[in-house]
Amino acid sequence: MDRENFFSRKAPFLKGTAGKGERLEQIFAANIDNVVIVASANNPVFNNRLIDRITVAAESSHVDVIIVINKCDIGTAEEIEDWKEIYTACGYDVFVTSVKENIGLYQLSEALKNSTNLFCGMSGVGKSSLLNSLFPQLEFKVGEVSELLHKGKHTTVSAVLQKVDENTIIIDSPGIREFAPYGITNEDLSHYFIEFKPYMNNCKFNTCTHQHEPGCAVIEAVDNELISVERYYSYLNILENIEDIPKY
Ligand SMILES: Nc1nc2c(ncn2[C@@H]2O[C@H](COP(=O)(O)OP(=O)(O)O)[C@@H](O)[C@H]2O)c(=O)[nH]1
Ligand SMILES: [Mg+2]
Ligand SMILES: [Zn+2]
Repeated sequence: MDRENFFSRKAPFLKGTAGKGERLEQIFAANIDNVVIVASANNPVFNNRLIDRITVAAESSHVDVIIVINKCDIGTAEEIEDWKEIYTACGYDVFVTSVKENIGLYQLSEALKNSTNLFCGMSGVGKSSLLNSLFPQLEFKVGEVSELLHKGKHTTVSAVLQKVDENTIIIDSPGIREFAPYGITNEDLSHYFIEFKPYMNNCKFNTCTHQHEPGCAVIEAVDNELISVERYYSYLNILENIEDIPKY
């Protein structure tokens, strides 16, 4: 079918080729409505840098983002609440769930209805468990966290698409270890941090990369706690690792 959109990342380096050659684009899925980013409140530890890398790729692909903080039964309530607030303030829908204690599952399933949903996140955060509880007709394989993290191989090797009703599609993807958005330049990156938008136009220089430039309205907004400092650090972290894309 024609691709209306697609979600991709930079292909990870193959064994022994780190630093050599260009990293190609690896496409996860096409024609999707939502990227559902699943993180766990604990075990594995909550990883906001990874979430932010995935939101950047989703924004650049014009795909909606849903954030799930799973395993709330083993997380710290205040921390979960803080993260929920940060992402809600950005404009994202955030669901706090526990498969174990049946929390937030119904609300999440409602948000997935009549859409094509790509689930992604680290191994062990509970993607397959969530999907199996949300849609009892699914039977994704569930792994132990220690096994998933130390085996060197993931239980899911490629993305698996399942239709759960006439208009609802679920795609479970292999656990992500590293995620670098593809094809994003230094100048573009801040456009994909959607909560920076109201401030960006007020920067003194229109080429501002919001790092150290004088008169930067983004930095001012961070100082005034209008933009989350954690999101800003993620921005800097991604910016630091963008390889120069040759200009043709
Ligand atoms: N405490 C707790 N453990 C969970 C929860 N959801 C999943 N798990 C456990 O986390 C481990 C990894 O789950 P799995 O669904 O395979 O994660 P995936 O790699 O993201 O698909 C399994 O041992 C699950 O039983 C939850 O809400 N709370
Ligand atoms: Mg899985
Ligand atoms: Zn700026």
